[in-house]
Amino acid sequence: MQLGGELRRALDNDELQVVYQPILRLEDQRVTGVEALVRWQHPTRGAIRPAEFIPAAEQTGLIVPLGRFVLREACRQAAAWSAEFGPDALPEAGVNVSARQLHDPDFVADVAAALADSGLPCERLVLEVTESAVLRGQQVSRTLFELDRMGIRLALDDFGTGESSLSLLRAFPATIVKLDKSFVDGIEIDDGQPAAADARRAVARAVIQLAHALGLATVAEGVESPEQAAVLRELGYTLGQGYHLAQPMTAEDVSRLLARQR
Ligand code: G
Ligand code: G
Ligand code: MN
Ligand code: NA
Repeated sequence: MQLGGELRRALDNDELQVVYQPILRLEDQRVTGVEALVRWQHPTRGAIRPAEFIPAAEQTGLIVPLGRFVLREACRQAAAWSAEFGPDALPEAGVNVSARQLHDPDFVADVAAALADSGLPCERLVLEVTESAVLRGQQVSRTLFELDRMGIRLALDDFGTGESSLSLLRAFPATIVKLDKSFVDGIEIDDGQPAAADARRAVARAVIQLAHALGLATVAEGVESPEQAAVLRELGYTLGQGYHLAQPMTAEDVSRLLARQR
């Protein structure tokens, strides 16, 4: 597939859309934030999944303009929600950032411009980065510290799947860790064998203890059932994201959710 060339055109032709997956408080299902997720509606092929085109965008460098588009759109939308529902209705708007973007010398300026143009306060923006992206050396590290100094919050995404989670957490200015879905899968299984259940919960338990010790907030990802949500609450997780809690949805659908919890 010649996705690279097609993506360029997609960016120019408004074929990309941003959807938002709510992040909910497990206790009362209140929406406390969203994660922006890009979607591509191709004119002939229909919907193309990010898992297919994000890697192509990273290889071609198109992730830089694509990421800028998502960032600007998410900031604009979050500021609009704040104006409509009040500044406390939706504390955080998360945007995924690829390693390639962190290497772009204009990245910090792009983020600053997206915030200034939208009027979104910097502490409302959460940039989600993976451990492997963070491990890309000095330049990336400088960028992350600069973003932190600006008051933007950083989340370590897919936490636990990378190579050096523990040392990274201290060295990197994260304020949020997002427990990877793979550690939520199976967490609810009760087969009458306490030792086995304990083992399935071990990573989720270790991550929340570490987060508490370091003063970090947590979000459990990939919550697909009420049983999983219950176990996560027992372990001390307060926030969750996943199909059981809310699917990725259009901005209009998020507005409807926010209107209902006003
Ligand atoms: O939404 P979905 O589960 O299909 O996303 C698949 C992957 O694409 C996820 O890892 C997600 O983080 C990534 N992704 C979705 N939107 C963006 C985006 O705007 N920028 C980047 N860099 N990755 C994204
Ligand atoms: O890599 P990242 O954590 O950003 O990926 C987020 C992706 O996970 C989104 O593309 C979203 O569509 C997907 N996702 C969100 N909730 C669930 C879930 O409960 N189950 C599964 N399988 N995927 C989910
Ligand atoms: Mn993410
Ligand atoms: Na994630």
